[in-house]
Amino acid sequence: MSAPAHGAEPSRDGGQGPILRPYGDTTGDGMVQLSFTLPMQHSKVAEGAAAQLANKMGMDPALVVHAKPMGTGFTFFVVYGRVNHVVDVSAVRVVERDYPLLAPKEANLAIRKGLRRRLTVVGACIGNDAHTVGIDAILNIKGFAGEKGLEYYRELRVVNLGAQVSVPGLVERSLAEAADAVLVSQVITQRDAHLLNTMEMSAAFREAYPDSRRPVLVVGGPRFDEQMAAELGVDRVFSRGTTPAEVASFLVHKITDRPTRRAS
Ligand code: B12
Repeated sequence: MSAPAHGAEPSRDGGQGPILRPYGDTTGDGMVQLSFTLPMQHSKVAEGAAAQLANKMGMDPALVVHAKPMGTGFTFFVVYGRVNHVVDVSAVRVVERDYPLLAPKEANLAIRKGLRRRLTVVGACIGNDAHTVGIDAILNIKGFAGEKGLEYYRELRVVNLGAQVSVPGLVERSLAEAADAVLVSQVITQRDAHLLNTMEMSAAFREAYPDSRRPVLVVGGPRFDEQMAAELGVDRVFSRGTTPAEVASFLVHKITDRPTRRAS
């Protein structure tokens, strides 16, 4: 039997992965750091309240290592302490990339061969959301993390509608541009706005298009759960750290696999 990784025990349920404990000062000591704000003026009692909350969350001992007043009536805390919970790696579920990662040249070639025309991408931040940096990182030529954005790809035609686009406005523009793919960004998550807006958007596209002609719908933003695509009615969800090549490769995979979509 191979030796478990540092801080790991073999899975007790016979699964593939090891059981892990967090690492703080020494291997497998279970130490974690947690930050939060309480609606209390900073005081000894406020620090005790922070420790109590951390205790209730399973940290024992819980040490308040940082407390900073945040305006009147609020305090920000960092608490450091031990948890007894373990992670079963074999039970972790994530969305893995299930298509090849293409360089821009390869993506261009695949579109030329598979579609025999340029692929049109319409992008926007919908609802009240004015956080355009994320969608721009994917679409603009300047790109993200050393990769050029979709505008750089010769076979992609990018229409970036910017911030605060209404759902009816997005559908209308998508129809006018004969979009193959619609890329939507949602950064604000207050009151689940990102989820509600996305569901409103996907429902509107289903209403406006017959199934066979609907553009590929992609949503992205830092606080999305990538496993929610079906629930949100979209073809793919991308989260924090997404790079343009991952998105371009997904579009190529999805769209050139069904080249007759827009034959008319
Ligand atoms: C810059 C910024 C702003 C700028 C936005 C400027 C602009 N043109 O975008 C300004 C000052 C306007 C702003 C305003 C506000 N902001 Co602000 N803002 C930020 C900040 C600091 C950075 C966001 C950012 O640019 N990230 C960098 C990009 C590259 O990362 P990203 O968005 O995650 O994008 C990546 C992925 O998520 C993914 N992705 C994103 N979109 C898409 C789309 C697709 C299709 C795909 C494939 C991938 C993808 O790819 C990108 C690259 O990897 C964040 C805090 C933070 N540190 O994140 C707060 C933050 C997002 N803002 C916040 C808030 C509350 C606001 C305001 C409501 C504040 C106020 N009271 O007025 C307003 C709302 C304005 C509005 N109507 O939307 C909160 C949101 C909280 C929440 N839970 O919803 C945050 C988290 C700050 C905080 N901790 O409170 N903000």
